[in-house]
Parts: sequence; C-alpha cells; structure tokens
Amino acid sequence: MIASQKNEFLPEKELRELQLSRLQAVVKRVYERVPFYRQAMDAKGVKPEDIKSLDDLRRLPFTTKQDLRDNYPFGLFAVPMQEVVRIHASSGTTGKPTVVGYTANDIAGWAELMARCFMMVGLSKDDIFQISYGYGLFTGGLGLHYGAERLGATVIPASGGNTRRQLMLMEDFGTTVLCCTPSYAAYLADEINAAGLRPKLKLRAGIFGAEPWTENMRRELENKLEIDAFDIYGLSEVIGPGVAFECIHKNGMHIMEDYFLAEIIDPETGEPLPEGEKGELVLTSLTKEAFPVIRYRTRDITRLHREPCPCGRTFVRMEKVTGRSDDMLIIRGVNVFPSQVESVLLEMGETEPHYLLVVDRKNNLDELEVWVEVSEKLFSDEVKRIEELERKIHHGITSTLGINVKVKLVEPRTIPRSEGKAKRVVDKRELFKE
Ligand code: DLL
Repeated sequence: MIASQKNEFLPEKELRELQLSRLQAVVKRVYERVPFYRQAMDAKGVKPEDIKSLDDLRRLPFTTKQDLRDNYPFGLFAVPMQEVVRIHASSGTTGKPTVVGYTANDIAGWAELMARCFMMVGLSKDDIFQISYGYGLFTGGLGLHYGAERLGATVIPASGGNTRRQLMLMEDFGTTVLCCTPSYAAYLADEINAAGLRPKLKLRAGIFGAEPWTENMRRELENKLEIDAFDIYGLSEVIGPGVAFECIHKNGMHIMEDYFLAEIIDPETGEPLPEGEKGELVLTSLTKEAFPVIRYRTRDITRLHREPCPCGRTFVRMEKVTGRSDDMLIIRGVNVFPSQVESVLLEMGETEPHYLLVVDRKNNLDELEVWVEVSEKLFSDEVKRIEELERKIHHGITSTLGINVKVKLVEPRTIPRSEGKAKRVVDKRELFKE
C-alpha cells in the first residue's frame, strides 16, 4: 500500500544510486529556482553538474536557520505560491518564525513517510490514533494526522492540552496509539493512574518526540502506560516529524534515507566527521518540491551508525539527540531561544539587561521561570508598580514564546555575572545526566 516501503530494504548500492539521482535533481532545482542557493553555490564555485557522487555533497554550502530568517517569509521557496498548498512555521529567535512550505506532492509524500513510520512498528488501520501534538503552525499535529489517515487508521485530532478531555477521549473512543511529546505523555500517565483509568484503556503504543527524552523516560512511560513507546524525530525546516523513527528494536532511529541525506559534522569547524562519531546532524532533503533544503544544519547533536539492524532495514540509525550546538531550549515541545526573551525585555526598556531563564520539570511538566533584574529605584517604589511591570513582562514573553512562563523580578546583581559568554539558562531538568 505504501509504494516507497520497498526502499526501506534496498541493498546499499541501490539506495546510494537512488540518493544520488535525487540529490542531483534537487541541486539542479534549487540552483535554477532559488537565488539564495545559486549565489551560495556560485560563491563556492560549484555547479549542479559537479555533483557526480554522494561525496560531492560536501562541496555544497550549508543552510542555516539564519538563512531562513534572512529570506523570511517565502524567499527560499522553489515553486510559485500558487503551487504551495500549506505553510508551517516554528519559532524564530526574535519573534519572527521560520517559515516552510509544501506542495500537494510534498504533503502526499510526507503523509506516506509518516504512514511508513507507523507500519514499521506494526500499527495499522485497526488503530485509533489520538494526536495530542499541537495543531496549527507546528508540524507535529498535522504531520502525524495526515500520516495516520494515510495508514487508514482512525484519527482523533485532539491537539495538546485540556488533560481531562484527553482522558475522556482516550477512554470513550478506545484510543490505541497516543501521539504527543514525552513530557506530556508522562503527565498524562500520572493523571491516568491517579484516576485509576488504565484498566479501561486500550492503549498499546506511544509515538513520542519533538523534544529530547531518555531511555529512563521510555521505561517509565512504558511501565506506567503499559505500552510500547517509540521515539520520532524531525524538524520543520526539513519536513516535520518523520525524518527518523525507531523500528520495533528501539535501538536508534532509522533515518528515512530515500527522503533525506544525513551527515555528521564538527559543529565548530563544519568538517564532516567519520561515521560513528558524535557531532551535529546535517540534513539534505531529496524529494521536497516547495522547500528543498541543502545541508541544513539542525544543531542537534547525535551519532550515526550503520551496523545491520535485526529488522533488516538498511537505513542508517541515529542515536537519541543528546543536546544542541546552539542555545535553543525545548520547553513542552516548544522551541525557545533566550534571545526571544531578551528582545521582549529590550523592547520594553524598563528593566536592566540582565535576565536568566530557569527551566525545571515538575510533575513531568516543564516550567520556565524568567528572572529579570530591575533597578534599585523600582524596588523602593510601591509594590503596585512592580506588579504592573511583572504583568507586562509576563504578557510580552508569553505571547512571544507561545508558552506560559513565570516572571520573577529580582534586585540588582542577583543574577550571577559572567566574564565570558553570559549564562542565560539554568536547566535543572538535566535530561541526559543519568
Ligand atoms: O518538533 C517536529 C516533530 C513533531 C518531531 C512531532 C517529532 C514529533 P520543530 O518544532 O521544528 O519540529 O523542532 C525541531 O525539535 O531540531 C530537535 O532539536 C527537537 N526534536 C524533535 N524531535 C526530537 C526527538 C518538530 N525525537 C527540533 N528527540 C529538532 C530529541 C527532538 N529532539
């Protein structure tokens, strides 16, 4: 039913041939249609016809999030807007999101990719998917939604939040597959158990991603929810969820190599690292029409390995993402940059330029507290002024980040100064220190 499923088991040689022909086509496409890529390739002295082998990939320029910002909103699209049927976006560093687009073929291909992921772990049209990733500009909700429909499964487009309703839907509609961030799954698990609901549920699998999580967390979710929990990776710039997914062996996520080419580079030098070494993941889209990306620097730190997988798939596997090479935080699945907070504060101009983001996880839910220094004078003023300012900052930050935060105004010199790079974040979640 899923035509591209045959690619999952292609012998190495055939897979490389397929990748090369797709790479040549996409490079030609962006060179001819996207001025940014033409300029970047000209600057490196590379023409599309120079791409004769997969090794020539490294001759191509990188694409970064900054390039997306510089070409906001549609400057990197490779088709006229009449052919773009969907837009998604993710948070940028200063309020403006990074924007991606899809043609009808892109949407169909993505749905197929997601359906393939589900089939990899034995899900089928008999399943009932509760999609509790956010719907909207975020790729999570609609990305999984279209994939589950393509599979022929029943879809409950629950979106995130409203926990009580989530539990009701789960019970009444017989949800078998829960799709959400792992931190939300952990929260739901506690609520389910507190309500003694598990015996009434038909849950059998969880598709969790959009933020880093650990093997410990997997064990906890699997035990509490009595399910198989699978890790799904992706990013909007490259397509959304479905770039990589685990097979039933849960030993690394297979990167969908017929859709994407993966490299690992040294984040400092940009040089490709030998296979098996840990570094920054760089992805090139091989099939997308509206928004192809060449050597996109994901900033995600991981490792690739090619040992044969017992499932028989030949696609390379990536380890769980253990960090980022930039300062992006993921809080309840939402991407947050400290610079977003800074720009809100600077725009307001009523505080000192010293702030700190304190991230913690309580009852399995991420919490963000923003500490902001205010002048001595303000502190000696009446309480009302302080409360007013707190409210204003709260409103500014909440509406920019799209998540709720706590704001704490503090006295001058409360936040430690640093002599080098300012330390803007205290992340108490310490996910990977197990
Ligand atoms: O988070 C797409 C997605 C939706 C993936 C639903 C999985 C499930 P963005 O909002 O663009 O897209 O955020 C992408 O999230 O660069 C990683 O840093 C992080 N991320 C995504 N999946 C995982 C994962 C979606 N499984 C950024 N493990 C990426 C660790 C992940 N980090």
